[in-house]
Amino acid sequence: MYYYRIYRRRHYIYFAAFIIGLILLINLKKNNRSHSQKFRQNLKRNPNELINIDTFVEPEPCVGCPGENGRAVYLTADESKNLDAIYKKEFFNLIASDKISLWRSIPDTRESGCSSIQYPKDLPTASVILIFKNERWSPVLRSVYSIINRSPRHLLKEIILVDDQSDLEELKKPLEDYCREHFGTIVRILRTPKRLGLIAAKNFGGRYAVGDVIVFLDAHIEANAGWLEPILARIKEKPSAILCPTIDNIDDKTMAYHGSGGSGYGIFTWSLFFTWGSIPDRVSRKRKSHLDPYPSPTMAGGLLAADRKYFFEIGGYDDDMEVWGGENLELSFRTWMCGGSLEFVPCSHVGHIFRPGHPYNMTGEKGKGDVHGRNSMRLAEVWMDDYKRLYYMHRRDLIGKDYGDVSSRREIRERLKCNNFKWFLDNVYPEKFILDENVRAYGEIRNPSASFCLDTLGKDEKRAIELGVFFCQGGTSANQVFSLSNTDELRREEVCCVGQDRIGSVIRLVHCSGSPNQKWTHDRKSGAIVHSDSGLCLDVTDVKNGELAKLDKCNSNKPGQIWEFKNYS
Ligand code: LR7
Ligand code: MN
Repeated sequence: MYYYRIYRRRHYIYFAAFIIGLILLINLKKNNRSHSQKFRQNLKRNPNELINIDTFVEPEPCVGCPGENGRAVYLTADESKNLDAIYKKEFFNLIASDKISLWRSIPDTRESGCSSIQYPKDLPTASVILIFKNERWSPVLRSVYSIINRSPRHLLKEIILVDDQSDLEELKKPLEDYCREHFGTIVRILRTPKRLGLIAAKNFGGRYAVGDVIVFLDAHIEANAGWLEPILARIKEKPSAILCPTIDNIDDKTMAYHGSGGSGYGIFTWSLFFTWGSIPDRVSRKRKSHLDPYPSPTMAGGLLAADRKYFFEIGGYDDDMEVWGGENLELSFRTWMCGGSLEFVPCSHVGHIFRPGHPYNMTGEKGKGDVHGRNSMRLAEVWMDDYKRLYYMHRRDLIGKDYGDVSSRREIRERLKCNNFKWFLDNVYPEKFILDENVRAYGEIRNPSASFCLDTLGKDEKRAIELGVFFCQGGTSANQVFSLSNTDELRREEVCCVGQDRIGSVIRLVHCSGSPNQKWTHDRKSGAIVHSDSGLCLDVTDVKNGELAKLDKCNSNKPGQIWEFKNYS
């Protein structure tokens, strides 16, 4: 009886042990199906699938595959049959993109020296966030593959794809299935509850992220070799630095991957658009190595990394900005003014497809189509103090328009005791020309006899355009705003009037260089505007509305040579 009971008890014990063992075994199997396992399965299925998450080596280019090593793809006549229609919709060559492997090789566009830099092993981890609205399958997945292939696995916490209410079926379940199968849990797809626009969508993805660092990217990029480490190393060193990789160019027509050549410098116009400038000597001189990150006043907006906690500490993005535009300058000004820095990283390269249009509608509800205008109002009203006048000088149509509630954004400025915009101009971007400060005269330049004002005639000032005249617009046209600077330039925000030593010659507007043929004097009494180099006078005699101003021999009796500025200092 006694033995029997022990025997029975033993039986129970064996049975329990068996069950526990079984549970453990099942769990072990489950764990093995982690995403890293899935990558390996994937690798087995297709040896060309270039993921090697453990050793992380740049994959061999696929011999004979289209677009390999970042080469251009040219379509046959047959293939390009529907190209025009596709281009109208997508603004890039989707057919070429679809022909290229999702994990194609690209040239290493870093400066020599970058690849031999040793970064610390224990860097912060990154959550990479790609937002998309109607982006297409191949560029989105090529973005994802490029990130996975070219990031050390232990530093890549996750890739978060934020679908901002795309209309395309391919981005719904098919994308989910593909990502689950090929990338496992490292790629997460979030769907915004309503169309947020790219700015709030970035916030949405960022709030979900768990990595130490968040990296925002557009969903049509290719990350290049070693792109992540220099960014993370700098953030580890300085968590209040917001970093931008060097942006390479992926051609929208051929998908060719080109290095960007040279170092960029982010600046802005008073109409609050981002533009590229060149690094001032003052900045170059301070650099120890040309491979080190260097400060930039502003960023383009699409590609950036920040310490996650710091990013939200200084206010994330303005959720009330709509669809597109303005957030890049807002974040730039705010970061600098509130004690952080914005830096470009020469050793980190990411390619971006530059498209001449957008595959989504740009109409916000509040900005009524002019989303950039309204978003920029919000940024000017919060961050630019009295300098917002220069924005409204360009956008008189916006004066008095509603820009929503900015009180919570102003609170950030209070809470962080941020510097003012003048501090930003003086310390971060002292080269910026301020149209109405430290100048001899500014505003419209009027010839009373003809009621003409000097005018750019609305031409694109990025090209060397010629100075014209047009009926004075009473201060309502930014095309008629000129300054006579303290250094004798007759200029606009970026371009200066340059004259030639020839009677009857026209005046061109070119990039300001300080050279002698860009110097002018103005005698308020006589009204003459004299080109210093040639001694000739600005003349509008016999010139009709919309035509070009000329240089002529100075003659104080000629009404066509009398000019007055709207404001004198
Ligand atoms: O409503 C939208 N919701 C979105 O999720 C509209 C767009 N998006 C997505 C879109 O699918 C894309 O992935 O947002 C991303 C950016 O949109 P793009 O690629 O149409 O914009 P862009 O490249 O013309 O825009 C630049 O300026 C924008 C201003 O708001 C943003 O800052 C973009 O991120 C920015 N892109 C770059 O700076 C890339 C480098 C360009 C340079 C130089
Ligand atoms: Mn883009």
